[in-house]
Amino acid sequence: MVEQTLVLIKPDGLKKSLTGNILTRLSETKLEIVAAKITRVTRELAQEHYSHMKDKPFFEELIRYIRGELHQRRKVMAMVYWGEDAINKVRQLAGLTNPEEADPVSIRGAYGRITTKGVYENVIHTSRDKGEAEREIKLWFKPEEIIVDLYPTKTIEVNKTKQKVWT
Ligand code: 3AN
Repeated sequence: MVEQTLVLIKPDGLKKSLTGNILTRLSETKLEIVAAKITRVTRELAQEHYSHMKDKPFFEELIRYIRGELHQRRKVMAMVYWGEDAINKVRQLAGLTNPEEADPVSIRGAYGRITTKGVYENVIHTSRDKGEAEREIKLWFKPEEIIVDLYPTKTIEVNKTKQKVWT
């Protein structure tokens, strides 16, 4: 089934100069990149992205981590990968959430670590399933930033200019 998935290269991945390595690994999937940008992560975006983790004791550290406060890199690289079985293919290459349990040749196994405060710095984020992919892609990207039509949109008027938004 043709699917789409959100991939984030997190601030530790950027700081460790892993962008090239990660993109090379992901190109093994033969999936297409249909959106890509370097972006700052506001507190609101971080909290929304990790809303399912808000009761965890490490939530605040997680927000600081994704916002780049732990790595002096206040940005992430966000991408949408698209193609047959995209979610599973990318998650397989990424490896398990816990970098110590991840297959050592996976991206997280090779490059991730656990901080002394107990946060998993696992270099990349990838969507877990179709529902999560939809929620996350709509959160990180506007419709016109993606070169294929993934989800329904509507056109609204803001200050007399027309804008496409997710329905
Ligand atoms: P994934 O990113 O593999 O989908 P989630 O959504 O369960 O994993 O976790 C979100 C992020 O929270 C992880 N990428 C990791 O940075 C952090 N995290 C998850 N579980 C733990 C844990 N038990 N201890 C510390 N950090 C964690």
